[in-house]
Amino acid sequence: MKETEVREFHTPGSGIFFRAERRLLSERTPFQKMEVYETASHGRVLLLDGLVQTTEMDEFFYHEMLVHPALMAHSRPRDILIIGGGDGGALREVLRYRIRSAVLVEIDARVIEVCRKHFPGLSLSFRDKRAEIVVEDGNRFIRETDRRFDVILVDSSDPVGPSTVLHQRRFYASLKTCLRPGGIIVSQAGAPLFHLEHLRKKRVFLKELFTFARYYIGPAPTYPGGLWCYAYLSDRVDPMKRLSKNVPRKLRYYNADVHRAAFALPEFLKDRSRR
Ligand code: AG3
Repeated sequence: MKETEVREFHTPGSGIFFRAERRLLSERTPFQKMEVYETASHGRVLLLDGLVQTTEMDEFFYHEMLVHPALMAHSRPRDILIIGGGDGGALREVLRYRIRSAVLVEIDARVIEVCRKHFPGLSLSFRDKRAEIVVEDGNRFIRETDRRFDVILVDSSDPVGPSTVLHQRRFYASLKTCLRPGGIIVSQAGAPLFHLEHLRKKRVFLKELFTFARYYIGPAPTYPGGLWCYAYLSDRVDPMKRLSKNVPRKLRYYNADVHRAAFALPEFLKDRSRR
């Protein structure tokens, strides 16, 4: 194949493009369209339904910021649940801790298979003995399981396509029932610049469900707007108090100062209803 340009539109008139040297895969799974490209600038790039999910070059921003704030705030994380995250990046970060188990529930088996092959830097995590991979609808899993978790991470895609339900109130209400006392949930919450209305509405129901319901932010260079938002949810654990002293070694973005800074919200994202 000759060089092609891969694009994701963020608005009808803007977006991001990559010049791809090779298309490694393009197929329709039962759930979505999946593409993998090799680029000179960003390494391998994974798209689902035309939305950039991961690039080898900048995935660490997103995966570190999705995982470490919760794992560092929890005093003794043992059993972790990841909803989505079929590329293995979030799981890789979770396994840096001395946890007992990590269950990853991904709806699309093809995402797992393809990432095993094309994204070894993320998916080597699947081989860890503490990891259990379940191919199932995450929304269904949490309704049916009687397992309980210390930390739950929701590594979903945008609130369209198979991920839609993972952004709704009912989903968070049942997620909460899968938490142990003192547990923490973090979910990716989208692009502040493009999903602001959605974020505002979500904050209202999240605050009804959890004592601590706080957004935090971090860079995500190849996602829409470049700035990404995460929701931190817990009934007991304040994310600004008592961080664990043992930050995993060799991280590229996260550290304790970054943690505190991430919870400082810019004016346009601030919670106006706060007492
Ligand atoms: N998690 C968030 C992807 C959102 C990207 N959105 C977009 N490009 N419009 C993806 C999975 C990473 N493990």
